[in-house]
Amino acid sequence: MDRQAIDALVARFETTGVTGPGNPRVKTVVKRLLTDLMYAMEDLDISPEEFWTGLNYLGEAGKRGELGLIVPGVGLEHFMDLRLDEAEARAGLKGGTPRTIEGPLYVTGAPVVQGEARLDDGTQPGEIVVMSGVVRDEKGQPIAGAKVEVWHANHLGNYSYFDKSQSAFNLRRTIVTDAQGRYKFRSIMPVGYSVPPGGSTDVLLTLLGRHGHRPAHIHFFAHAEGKRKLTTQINIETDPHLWDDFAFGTREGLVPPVKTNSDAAAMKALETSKPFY
Ligand code: MBD
Ligand code: FE
Repeated sequence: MDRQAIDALVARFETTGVTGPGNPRVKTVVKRLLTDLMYAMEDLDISPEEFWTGLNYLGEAGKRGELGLIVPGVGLEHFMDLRLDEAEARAGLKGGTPRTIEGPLYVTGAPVVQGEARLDDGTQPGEIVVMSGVVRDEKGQPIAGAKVEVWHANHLGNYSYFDKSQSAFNLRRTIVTDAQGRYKFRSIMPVGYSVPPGGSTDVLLTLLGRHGHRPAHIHFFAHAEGKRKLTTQINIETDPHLWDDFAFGTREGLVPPVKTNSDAAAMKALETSKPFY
C-alpha cells in the first residue's frame, strides 16, 4: 500500500464505530502513531510473524517490569531531555546544572534528613564517598529548605527496593538544605548498573549489537517551593563506561572531579565519626 492508501484507511477507521467525540488529544496521538507504524510496516515489509514477535516481546517486557528500562536503552529518555532543554532555551532559561535521565529505579518515601545525611546502612563494602553542594535559584542565590533526593546503586550495581537483599531505603535519602542552601552526604562509592542478564532489555540490546552497562552514577532530584524540579545525576569520572552509557545519560557538566583522600588517619576518623547521620 502507498501512503495515500494508508492515510485513507486510517481516515476510514476514524469514521467507523463512532460513539462520541472521545478525547481529541488521544485521538490525534493514536492516529499519528498508527499511521507511522503502518508506513514503517509497509516500507520495511514487516511480516505478520515479525509483527507478532515484536508485540509479544513488548508484552513480555511489560510482565517483567522492563518497559521502563527499554525507554532509556533505546535513547528515548535522553531524547525527551533534549526536548526539555530546547523548551527551556526557547523560554529564555539557561545555565545551572544540566538535567539528565531519571531512569526506572527511583522510589518515593526515602527518609528525610536535615542538612547532612548518611545514605548507606553500614553493612556493605565500598570506598567512603562524601559529597556536598549548594542548591541555588536561577539568580545564583542559595535556597534554604530545598529538597535534594539522592539515590544510587551499591558495590554490585544494585538498587535497594529492587534488590530485596538490601535494607529498606539503603542508599536513598531526601536531604533538606540548611539556611545557606547546603546539603552534604556520606555514602559508599556506587558501581555501574547493568541490565538484568537474559531479561527483555538484554535480549534487545544483544540483537542491536550493544551492551547494557552504565557508568557509576548518583541520581538527584532537587526541588523547592515555587521552582521547577531538577532531575539529574553525576557520573564517576574514572568509570570506563563514562562516555559509553547504554542509557545515554552522561552529559558535559555532570562529571565532577573526584578527590581521593589518601590520608589513612583522616579516613579512619571519617569512618568512626558520625558526622552524617
Ligand atoms: C539505572 O540505574 C539508570 O540510572 C538508568 C537510567 C537506567 C537503568 C538503570
Ligand atoms: Fe541509576
